[in-house]
Amino acid sequence: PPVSVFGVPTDIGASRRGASMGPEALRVAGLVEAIAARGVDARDIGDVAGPRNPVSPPVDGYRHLAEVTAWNRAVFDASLGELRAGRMPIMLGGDHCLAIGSIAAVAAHCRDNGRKLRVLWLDAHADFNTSALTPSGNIHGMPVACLCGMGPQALTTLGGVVPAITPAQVRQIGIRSVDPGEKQLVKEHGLDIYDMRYIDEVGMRRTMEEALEGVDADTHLHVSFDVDMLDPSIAPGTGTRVPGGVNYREAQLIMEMVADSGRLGSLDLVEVNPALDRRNATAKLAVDLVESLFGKSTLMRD
Ligand code: DIR
Ligand code: MN
Ligand code: MN
Ligand code: MN
Repeated sequence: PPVSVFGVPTDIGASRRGASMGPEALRVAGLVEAIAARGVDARDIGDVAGPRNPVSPPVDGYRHLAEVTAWNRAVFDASLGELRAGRMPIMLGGDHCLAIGSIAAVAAHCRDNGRKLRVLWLDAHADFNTSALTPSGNIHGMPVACLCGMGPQALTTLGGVVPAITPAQVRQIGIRSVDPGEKQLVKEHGLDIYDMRYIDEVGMRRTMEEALEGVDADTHLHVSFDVDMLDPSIAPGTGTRVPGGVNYREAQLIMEMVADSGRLGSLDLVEVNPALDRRNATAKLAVDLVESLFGKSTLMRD
């Protein structure tokens, strides 16, 4: 389908500033042109708007809840609008709290059209914290929990139906940093996590085969890509780096196998922080990976 790229220039869900510059960094790295070069009708529809970052401390376990809600409403509306127009939304973050809005929209669209939804969550973190468990109050550590119905009402009800998704629809890849309370919650809810040890032991090919199992012609595949999944040696431009991440070839294989599935329906590209980057290397790498996501490979394969 045709693609609509939109930017969400905010770092409202993080405590480190700078992810607000992510959309421009990705544009400067040539994201839209790279997708268009794959023969896809790709349009940049600009940025959505929202409140400034007040840089406040957490209140009742949430930092900037009102502002996070406002930004996510804007993301929800933009994403759903593109989906209803028959276009594939690509959201350029911004921090990962914005996936609450984008995935709530995709879930609503799938419900309306009787389609199944599978969410591939590519991240160093499980993002499954709640206000009671969070060590930081940062809502970018909570989007998966919010989408699964655990969180403040303003965020869990964004798409009308609660929960927006269930843990059974989610597969997480690249995980290597989970907080102690969060670990317990992940276990309780049976979240399907392919952590770095699993990837080390069985390899990325089998990991991806398992993560994509059951994705069929009726399935909408949403990829939520937090660039901190990547090893910090190749992706330094992000706010919460964790050593021991996914390497270049493994990341390419993830994207190539998603492309081969033919089921990609929407994408988040989040947590690119140019203030921490080396000459836009992280945005450029993200663009390389998106090319693979849209079918670029070294050789023709049938
Ligand atoms: C940590 C960090 N688990 C938190 N989370 C991050 O603050 O909740 N998520 N960085 O992307
Ligand atoms: Mn994340
Ligand atoms: Mn992360
Ligand atoms: Mn994050």
